[in-house]
Amino acid sequence: MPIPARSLFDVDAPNGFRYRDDFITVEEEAMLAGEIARVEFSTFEMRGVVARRRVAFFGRTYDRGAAAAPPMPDFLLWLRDRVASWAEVDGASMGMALINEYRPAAPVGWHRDAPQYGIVAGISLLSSCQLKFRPYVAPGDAAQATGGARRTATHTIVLEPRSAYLMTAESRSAYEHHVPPVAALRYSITFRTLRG
Ligand SMILES: O=C(O)CCC(=O)C(=O)O
Repeated sequence: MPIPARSLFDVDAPNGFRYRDDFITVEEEAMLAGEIARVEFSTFEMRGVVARRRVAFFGRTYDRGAAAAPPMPDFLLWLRDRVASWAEVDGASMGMALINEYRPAAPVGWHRDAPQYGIVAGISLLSSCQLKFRPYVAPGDAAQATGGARRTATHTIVLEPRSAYLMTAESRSAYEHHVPPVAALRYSITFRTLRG
């Protein structure tokens, strides 16, 4: 399917972040949502707190050294290859897939992705959300950097259903990101390249 070339220049985002609307069709979204409805999701702890979103890992889990995840299912392979082609990497190099299920009011807190992964690609299904960025500050330095004030987002991007993004370079390493509580059920399918 030809991928529309819209939008890259409309988005005010950190360097290395790329966004495309209509990355998949309505029919593809429905097919993926049907498959995801049969996926077994688990809860997930982020910094010791059980997250409100649920997750399903394939290929690798999020934690280095954790138990192996099931292989990537066939229904994700064409999507992995499409997003890998946009990122100009080999499909097989995207060895990890994570499907996030956000029920209404579920967020993902501020974080920078795990260091064992390189490029992060995400495809959004069913409803829109915001994706916020702020410069990354190491945990011990955060209070000192702001004098204790709460650090706010420097960039906010709306992720539409059926859109895709790539997080590379500074958007991946010099910023952290966060999805505020969503208004309606949303799935994101994320793929990551493996480092080393
Ligand atoms: O739902 C999204 O698009 C963001 C997901 C995310 O931040 C993550 O999987 O680490």
